[in-house]
Amino acid sequence: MRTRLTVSQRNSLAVLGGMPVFDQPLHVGRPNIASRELFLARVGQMLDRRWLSNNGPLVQEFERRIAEFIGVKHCICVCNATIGLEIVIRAAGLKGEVIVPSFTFIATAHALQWQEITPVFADIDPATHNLDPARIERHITPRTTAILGTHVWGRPCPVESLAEIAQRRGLKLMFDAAPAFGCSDRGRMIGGFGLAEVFSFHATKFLNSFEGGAITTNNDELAAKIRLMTNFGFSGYDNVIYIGTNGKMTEVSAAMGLTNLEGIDGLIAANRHNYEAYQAGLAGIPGLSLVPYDSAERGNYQYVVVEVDEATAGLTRDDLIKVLHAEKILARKYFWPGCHRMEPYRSLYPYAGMFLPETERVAARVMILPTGTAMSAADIATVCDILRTSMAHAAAVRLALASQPTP
Ligand code: T4K
Repeated sequence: MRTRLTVSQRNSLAVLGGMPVFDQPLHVGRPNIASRELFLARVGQMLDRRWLSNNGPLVQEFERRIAEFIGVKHCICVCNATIGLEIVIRAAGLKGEVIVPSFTFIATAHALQWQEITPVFADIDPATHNLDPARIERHITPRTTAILGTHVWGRPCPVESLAEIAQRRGLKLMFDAAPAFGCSDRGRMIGGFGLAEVFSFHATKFLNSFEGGAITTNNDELAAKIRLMTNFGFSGYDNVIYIGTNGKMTEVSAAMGLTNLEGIDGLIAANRHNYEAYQAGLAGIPGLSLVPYDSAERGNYQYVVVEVDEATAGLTRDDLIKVLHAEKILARKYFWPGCHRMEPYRSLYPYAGMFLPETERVAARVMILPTGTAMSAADIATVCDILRTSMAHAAAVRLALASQPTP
């Protein structure tokens, strides 16, 4: 159980010499477990069956339920979204160059580079943090085979505009939907767009299967290929008809995934409730703006994303991260500094940043705050209070941080 100090118990922010407000860390990605009892019951049955992996009944049920939930023809569960992306990229025959955002988790770019396909980083729209269709075409060359967009924060990519460009320029289109399970675009669930989409059910995602992911597609031929590739290319016993890898989801993962899928409404309601609590708590703090979700769409509200405007706030995003970490509030800087500034891309494509001014600007301003079922309303109020107090003492905070030794 976490304990929180009251305002009267401490006379100052931790960066100014006070005690940290929390005695245990608050994490951004604390896993949700919709029902311990249902999960353990499934695990018990699984142990009785002695069927632990290789397309077991729980994985089959999870795939069926995901496909129904999204309204897509095929769902293939995988051991994680990174392997899922690698498989889809290979199954769809991508090669040469693929246009991707740099403002995404590193796995989007790695899944390409791992297969010696060049990720070509395109800039984002600062209003949506997603790929900006107006900045795609300048990157298309004779080697370009596809566009791979990410639905950043679960907010949909400009699917229609990207599809128009892809069709006109003869490119394939697919999506890294890792953060976007349960989200919709113009009323249609994410998972059915492009040639295929890939979700993550990593422990830190609002719907987790420990590790895991799912590939969804409406394309029969591609789905068949993906299934083969996920299981070494085996078609029945002793018959390998395709190159493949081991991308299989285990039964215990599917047990967790199914349990969380059954509880999805409660998980989303908790996230939405937290989001609204942050909205109220951060209102009026100068220089902070909460990234909005479109309430007309279905959303999972899994990320509480705050943009920091240094000129108004008097503190930078990095200052605020230090303030929060000192209080044991482990806010994160996703997706700083952008894939193009990480290896191997930084060395391979040293000038990529010239085309990514908005990526660099947004990556320097964005801060992710803890949410999920592990956060209470009182925790959120305290986080907001720390931010408000920091702004009120911006000059003292700047001074204290300036005198800290650089790590
Ligand atoms: N594409 C996109 C757009 C993605 O966002 C991701 C994953 C992928 C592809 C790849 O999906 P997978 O192959 O992972 O299925 C985390 C997650 O590891 C990663 O899955 C996620 N994106 C990314 C946005 O966040 P880190 O480096 O922040 O992880 P870590 O270990 O620092 O954990 C985050 C916080 O969660 C920490 O404060 C600790 C806490 N935590 C974590 C785990 C695993 C817990 O409290 N309990 C736990 O069990 O990447």
